[in-house]
Amino acid sequence: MHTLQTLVSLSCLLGLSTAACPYAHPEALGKRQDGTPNGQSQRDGLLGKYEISDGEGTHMTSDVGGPIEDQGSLKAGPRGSTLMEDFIYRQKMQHFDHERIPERVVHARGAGAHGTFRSYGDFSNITAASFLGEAGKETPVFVRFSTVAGSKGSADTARDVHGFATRFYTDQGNLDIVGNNIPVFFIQDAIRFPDLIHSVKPSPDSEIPQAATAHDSAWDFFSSQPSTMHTLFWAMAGSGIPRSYRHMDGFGVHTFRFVTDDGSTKLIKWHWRTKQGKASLVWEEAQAIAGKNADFHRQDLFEAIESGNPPSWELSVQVVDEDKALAFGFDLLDPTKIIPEELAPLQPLGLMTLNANPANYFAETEQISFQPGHVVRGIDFTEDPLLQGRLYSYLDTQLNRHNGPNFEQIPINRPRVEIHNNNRDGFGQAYIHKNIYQYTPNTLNNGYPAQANQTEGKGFFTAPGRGANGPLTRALSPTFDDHWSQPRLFYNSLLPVEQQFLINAIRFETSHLKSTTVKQNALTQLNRISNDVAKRVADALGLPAPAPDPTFYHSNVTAGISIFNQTLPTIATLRVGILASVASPDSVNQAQDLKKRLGREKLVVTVVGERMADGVEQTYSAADATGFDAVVVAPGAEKLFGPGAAPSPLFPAGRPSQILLDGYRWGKPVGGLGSGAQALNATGVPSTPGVYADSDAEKFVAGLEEGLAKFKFTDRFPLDPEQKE
Ligand code: HDD
Repeated sequence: MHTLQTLVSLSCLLGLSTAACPYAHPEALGKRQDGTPNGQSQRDGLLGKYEISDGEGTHMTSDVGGPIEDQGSLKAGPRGSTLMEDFIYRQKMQHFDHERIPERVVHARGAGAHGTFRSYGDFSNITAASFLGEAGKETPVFVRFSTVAGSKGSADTARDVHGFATRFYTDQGNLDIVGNNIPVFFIQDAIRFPDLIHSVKPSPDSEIPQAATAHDSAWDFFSSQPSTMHTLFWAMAGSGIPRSYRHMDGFGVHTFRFVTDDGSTKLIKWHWRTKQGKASLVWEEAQAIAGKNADFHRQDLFEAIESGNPPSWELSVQVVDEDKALAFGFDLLDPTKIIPEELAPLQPLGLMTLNANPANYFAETEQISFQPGHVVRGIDFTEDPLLQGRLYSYLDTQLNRHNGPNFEQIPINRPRVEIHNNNRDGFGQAYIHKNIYQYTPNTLNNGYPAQANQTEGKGFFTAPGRGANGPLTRALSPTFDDHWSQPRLFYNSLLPVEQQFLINAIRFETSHLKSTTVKQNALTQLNRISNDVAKRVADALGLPAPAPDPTFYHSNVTAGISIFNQTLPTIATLRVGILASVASPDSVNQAQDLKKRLGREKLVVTVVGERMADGVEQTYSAADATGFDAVVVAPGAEKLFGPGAAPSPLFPAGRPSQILLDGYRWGKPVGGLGSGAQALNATGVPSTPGVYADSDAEKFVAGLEEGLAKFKFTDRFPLDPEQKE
């Protein structure tokens, strides 16, 4: 019986059995408190047959199936040497010794989730892609979000570009949009990518600093390679420190091609628009979070999905005629440029919802192997030299990570359609190919598998109109030369406070530089974008202000850039801390009553007290403002605040005041209900927008909810005198 079970198990693992496999125990999955049965069951449909249950009621087995005990090694007597014959020890230790695979050379730190994409309509007029061929058509997806520079264990809230990579398991094969949360990239030619990354990563001698660009080599590269300026500006602004993965947009960055069944093409750019609204942290807050909770973003994503609040994004494209590639004053093949929305509006295509967490981080999130080269019929590349170079790198890097060419057979990478080709063997081959005529053309297998193409078998086809010729050169096109007009367009389109934040971020980064040459070079590049920015950074660096360099100065603005000008469309899942006191008889009860009222909007509310007690969910020693999007003081807790508060051995001195003050300083809505409002005065929180005090609980809640939708009260941040309002 046991052997039979093992055989079935193995064939399930290898994906060979079509019969129901014993591992997909629905009851085991049922133990997960995710509240999203649909997303979970779809994920199980894709991966369930590869799952191993939690083993309840079984005995431990070796990797080859025999029941074993593995808590003691086999020795010649209790004090004797361990024996060579101990295969149980050898297998266990060998597997452990090989548990790690190389982390991704970039984007090592990330988190992912499963979901569904639903097409809004039939878009066969612009693309033959089947997943966009019908209104309501659903396609399973997996998304991995990431930071770029940090290693696998680095903090989520490091200032960085963020990866936004989406895999569609379509009924015509896998499509990957391997994008970022910033619509442009640092360089224009893939051959410079190793240089970019070498300059950003920690110094080769000290391996310092981790996940940061505030150092000489990064700014040496940025300032010597001005194509970096546009992406750098985005990263130094709100997109570099998003509130969560759920509160950021995504972009395919390059221009791609849509191809219809009859072969006609359009140039397109992919956009993911968050339905949660864009939101950003402020820099000091992001730094504090990095120390308090390195898992801030992955925890947010995981918990939102587990709590039944699946985040969603709308997929859109900007569509441009082929003959307009140079019509807008820049080159659509240049990945350092956006197409301003005024020139090409976003056309919505469908909605993606992430509704199921991985059951195993390594098997799913770590092993997924995205490639911009994973395209389906109806989507084609362009000649963008960054994209062209990426088509090699991602395939190559998977060999390094998976030690052989069969990584597409790993469950998370498998397409949801059958595979038929003549690729064979290699390390870890999991398929058992039954076609012994593993070559084409053949007659002995009746010519199968047959060749698919544009008209036969709905095959992938390169857009028929594409051609290439020209003298061989390593030079980039002169149409790629303007590196300064679009960073200026970006800067012009920010709110004054966002301009100030951007300048503060550049000041922070450049103040870490040791080399005066690098500082000067940075100022030269900033000055080509804006004399005002260059002067204000120079001022902080104690360097002379450069004279204007106005060739690329202009006052154009574009939409879709600012983050802080928005009101969030939903406040569900945002976090509120209610600071209460167990020493005051009714404080915790009133905090719980407030929590109930706030729960109506699906806010995640934590009641904080001096020690754990009925109704207290977190202690002051564990709590701090990084855990909350809003901080409020419950009636009766006011005695804990201000310089007059009695110190307590239960939490660090001044902690309640510090939570309230940090909340205020980081732009969050804060307040006090009833007598709790006295805490505001006691800690010196002024009565400004976003500070709520009321003794009517309903009015208090209404104000706070409005404040949460506004998310950050930016008038609390001082501006330079020369900052224009
Ligand atoms: Fe890249 C990973 C996004 C340029 C080479 N890249 C990687 C990931 C994302 C991006 C989101 C992580 C995917 C995941 O979650 O597994 N990369 C981009 C974007 C770029 C870009 C939006 C510019 C438009 N990348 C780029 C270039 C090269 C690479 C120019 C090299 C020529 N990227 C890689 C890589 C990685 C990678 C080395 C590391 C791990 C992996 O691929 O799977 O191949």
